[in-house]
Amino acid sequence: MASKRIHCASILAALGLLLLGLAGCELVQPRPTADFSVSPVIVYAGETFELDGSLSLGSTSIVSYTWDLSDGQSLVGQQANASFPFAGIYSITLTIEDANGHLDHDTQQVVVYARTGTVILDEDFSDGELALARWVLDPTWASASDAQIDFIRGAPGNALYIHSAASRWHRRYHAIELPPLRIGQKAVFSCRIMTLRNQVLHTFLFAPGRADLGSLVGALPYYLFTNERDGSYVQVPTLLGTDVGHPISYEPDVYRWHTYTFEFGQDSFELLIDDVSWMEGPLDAAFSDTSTWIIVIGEESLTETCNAYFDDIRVTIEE
Ligand SMILES: [Ca+2]
Repeated sequence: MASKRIHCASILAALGLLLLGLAGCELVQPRPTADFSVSPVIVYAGETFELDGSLSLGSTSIVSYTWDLSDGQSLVGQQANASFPFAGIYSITLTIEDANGHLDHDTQQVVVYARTGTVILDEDFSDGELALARWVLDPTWASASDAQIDFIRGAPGNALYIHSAASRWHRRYHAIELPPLRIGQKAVFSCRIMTLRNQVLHTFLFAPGRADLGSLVGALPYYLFTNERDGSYVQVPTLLGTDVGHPISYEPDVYRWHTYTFEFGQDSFELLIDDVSWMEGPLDAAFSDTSTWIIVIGEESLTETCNAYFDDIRVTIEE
């Protein structure tokens, strides 16, 4: 019996130590852990979405929820409604604070898409000479007097006329911001071009996307007409910036408008002329990035001349 009593006393002592130990643990406050959800999962520019911080741990003692959006917006509350006016890729940081003044942060990236049908650019040169400033002249080898805005009776109205000489090239460019493309969406670039006459060594191009005016690295495929070689080409820059020409058997009529359309999906492109498909192919990964693209029109040859009108340059998000 005596040994059993001693045994019980030992167990009681051990239990006491354990309780003391548990009591000691309670002195260490658990730190809060920030976490949140965004709904709906697909967020569109200009549309409200909900931020919900209730996934954060330690929520019973959390006294404040602060939301910092990378476009400068700041919101408070466990739940908050937000919207981004423009498509793009943003970050959202939730900061929580508990009753003991402990902080924690969680940052998540949110991709904001443009609704299908969004018009990114619609250039009809209706404001006349002002458009010449918008379509910036590349000063390399060019003369500013090689372009003007002409009024053409009927539907075209004002159009940009480029008539360069053979001793220089003349190209103009305009930068746009393209939104990220949701699965199934494509960016559609189009331009109406009318060439006046096939001169000796005549050329024009419509290039929907250059990442850098001075380099073809990361550039999108573009359309080139030149009668110095085989006529119409789809030019596809490689990842190293080498320009590979793919001749197509298309001959643009002179004194007639033709519409050149490039459709870019996330990994493929298609060229249509007057709504007829002429070429399609794969695209390098650069296009899915949200970034600035430079649209280039005119020509890039020191030996040929451009003698063409450009009008109705449009960029839309379709699917
Ligand atoms: Ca026009």
